[in-house]
Amino acid sequence: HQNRTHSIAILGAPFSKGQKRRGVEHGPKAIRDAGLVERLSNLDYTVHDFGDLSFPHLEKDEHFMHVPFPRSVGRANKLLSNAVSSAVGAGHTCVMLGGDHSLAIGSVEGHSQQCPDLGLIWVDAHADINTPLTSPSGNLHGQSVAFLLKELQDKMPDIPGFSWMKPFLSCTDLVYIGLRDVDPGEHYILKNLGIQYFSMRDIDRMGMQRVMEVTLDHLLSRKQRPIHLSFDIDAFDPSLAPATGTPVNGGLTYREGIYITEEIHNTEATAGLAVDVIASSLGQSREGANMAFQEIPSPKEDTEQLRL
Ligand code: B3U
Ligand code: MN
Ligand code: MN
Repeated sequence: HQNRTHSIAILGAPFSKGQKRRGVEHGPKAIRDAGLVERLSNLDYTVHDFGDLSFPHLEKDEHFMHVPFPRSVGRANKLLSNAVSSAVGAGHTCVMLGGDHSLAIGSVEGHSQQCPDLGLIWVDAHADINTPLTSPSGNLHGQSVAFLLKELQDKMPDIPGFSWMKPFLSCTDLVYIGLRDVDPGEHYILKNLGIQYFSMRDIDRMGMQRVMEVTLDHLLSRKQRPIHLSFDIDAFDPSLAPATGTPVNGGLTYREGIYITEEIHNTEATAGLAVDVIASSLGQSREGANMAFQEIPSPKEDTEQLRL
């Protein structure tokens, strides 16, 4: 049975300077407008919507190497980390709505402040594990994981805006699902550090059921621990989620994506699609739920009270 005792905090992070295009800062509003709060409330959670964070605009934020907006991204993630940490510290399960994927730095960091032993599942077309020295684009949304990993600490230069944080995750605490656009430097890092990942090719060969078995076994077989799910909507096939900055063909089907999140829930963790992903990771199951029923309603008795 699902755990209905805890509450959910929703945090919006309308931020897009982890890459060069604007637009993704409208994500939190789009996901709310698609009905997130209602869907989660229908699952019987207490939902606290903390609204959107507001990020300062920095007048002077020059490139670092070829990395754009380093101080803005660093500052936004510091703010976000504090907000996530307070929400988790107050006992909520935190749902952070981006925004671009550079925000995962602060989101995972804030979560780890309260849960130092967390495991991370990164669902994405991309590995987001470039360092500034391997990144072809310079964009920080393609480097989030590199900021988190202790094993890459001495490969990361001192990027302005990020002196507040230290890497805290080991590469064995991380599993990728859905990869299909990995840069050469990233591929080298994945192989060199022995990071567990399932590319779309692996999913084609193994099936998502087996992928999730191995993923959860990798993260949970030694110890029970909280899972942080970082879900980049571009993991889905562009036919389902066309409104992403960097669509890559051959992505997850709806069924595969929802299966991932259903399986994560079973271990206790484009706007309408994002709501489905979030709702199923918090317990909405395609099989259906039976919480309103103690028995099969019988026509003989007064069924009025059972009618929904
Ligand atoms: N790997 C490339 C492209 C990219 C990463 N994340 C997204 N795109 N969304 C990079 O820029 O690092
Ligand atoms: Mn990403
Ligand atoms: Mn991506």
